[in-house]
Amino acid sequence: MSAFAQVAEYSAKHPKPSDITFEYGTAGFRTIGETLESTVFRAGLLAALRSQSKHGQVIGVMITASHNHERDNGVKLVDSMGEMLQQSWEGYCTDIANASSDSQVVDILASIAQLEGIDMSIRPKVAYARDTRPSGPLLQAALEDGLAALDVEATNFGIVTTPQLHYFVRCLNTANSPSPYGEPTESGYNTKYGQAFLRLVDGKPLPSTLHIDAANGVGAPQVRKLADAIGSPYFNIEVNNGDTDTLGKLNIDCGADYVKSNQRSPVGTTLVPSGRYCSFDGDADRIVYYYADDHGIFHLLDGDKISTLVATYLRDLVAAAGVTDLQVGVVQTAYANGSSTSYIKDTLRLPTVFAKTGVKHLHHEAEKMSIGAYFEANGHGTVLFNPCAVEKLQAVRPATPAQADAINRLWALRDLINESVGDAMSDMLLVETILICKGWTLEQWDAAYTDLPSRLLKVVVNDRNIFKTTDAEQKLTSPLGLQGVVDSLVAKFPKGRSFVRPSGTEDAVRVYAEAATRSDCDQLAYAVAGAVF
Ligand code: 16G
Ligand code: ZN
Repeated sequence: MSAFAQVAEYSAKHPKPSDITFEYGTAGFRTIGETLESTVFRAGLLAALRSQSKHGQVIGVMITASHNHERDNGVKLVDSMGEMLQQSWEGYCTDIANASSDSQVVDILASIAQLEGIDMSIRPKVAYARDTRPSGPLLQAALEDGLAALDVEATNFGIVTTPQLHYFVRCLNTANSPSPYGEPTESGYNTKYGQAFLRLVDGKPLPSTLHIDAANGVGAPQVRKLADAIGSPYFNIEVNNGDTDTLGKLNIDCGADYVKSNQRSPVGTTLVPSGRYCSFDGDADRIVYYYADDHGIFHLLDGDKISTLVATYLRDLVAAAGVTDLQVGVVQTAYANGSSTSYIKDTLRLPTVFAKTGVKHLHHEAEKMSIGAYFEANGHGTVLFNPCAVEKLQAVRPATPAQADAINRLWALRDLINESVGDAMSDMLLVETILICKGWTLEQWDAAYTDLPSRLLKVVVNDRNIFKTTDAEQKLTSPLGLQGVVDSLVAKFPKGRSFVRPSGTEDAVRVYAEAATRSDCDQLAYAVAGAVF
């Protein structure tokens, strides 16, 4: 009997809407939740094949639309080390999502199996989870049909954050290796990160309550469990926007994306000077911090501020550990504020490279560094320790207690960081650890450099596909001549910088601009947007 014998019958239960073309974008498929049944069913089929192509390793499937509207949903595949799906498979996802008949679904599966030389006798393994969206149960049922159609050994992790699923996948696939990543359960996650935090802060509690805006999403219940695992009095938090039961609240006027985009505090949160605040996004893979100064003015500590804080701390620890040939590097995108890039290069004297927007691009650049910190300005990022860096650290024989302490701290930091993907909860523990160790307030952290005024605009165009970029999306190669216009506009403004890129998640073009003053920045942004339109 063919391995695909049951696929057509199951597929018939989840017909593709004929009027929609799906695309596996920057972070998987994303659109109105109810329209995604066939896509999620088919993503299950592909996850099975991907698992077989990886000799039966576990592949993850996450149903979420992150910071997007509650009516939206999405699905993405998680590769065997917990990283984003290998790019060469994204095309397969798009192909199968757009197959117009059940028999074409089967044909596409057969052709992928042949192209990839897949051994169909291997039993596939898939781990899956979803966020709190109302369309989640419907899509989960479609996914389960896809997994059943290919007799997958499936594990349902329920309602967890996106980074938790990435963590579970990595744990499952390293369980029998010399360095298992951790226990693939919620309590295993909380214990691993909570214990590493307690080791690093040496018994010191948070300086004051941390107010967490959880975007009314899955981060709310999960961060409460993490805080319980760490225990009182070490981790005193208050969760705001933690209502996952009332329809219509997810990501509305709250969450990391709202706070970063609008440069203001979320609904229901009145900032008190000296208060400490952070926001997660709807699936808790992004985090930004903020505070009000003594005059009540809002200040944002975004992904750039997090990456500079983390890179400084790592750089100093590596120096204290006495490992001379170990370099800490930083990966940013074109959205990084120019002040942060200058600070990393000129003050920290660390190498920095630019990658295209989207976690997978930054992740790959960071993998090339000994210790690579990558963050998007929107608060999505993590730190990677290259295997060579790990070997170098293992080889050190500390000559002084200070050196031994620095090395112990680096190991504990590695345990504190979710290396599979950017993770709001793990990043929050990392920031809190550094602030406690330095004895810093949010204001002191913020003092490292001052952001240049910046503006991000969305321009709806007839066809975003004519916009092509190069140099990590900093320059346009098409439409012909437009980059010259952007350059001439930028040249008019001191410290001006601007770029245009097609969105990877929406049918629109993004225009970013920064300049020395708010008024120059806005003039530049609107002038460039006018040239694009
Ligand atoms: C996705 C990306 C995010 C990126 C954003 C850009 C992941 C997991 N998520 O949400 O990192 O910043 O897309 O969106 O990679 P845009 O292309 O619409 O500007
Ligand atoms: Zn997200």
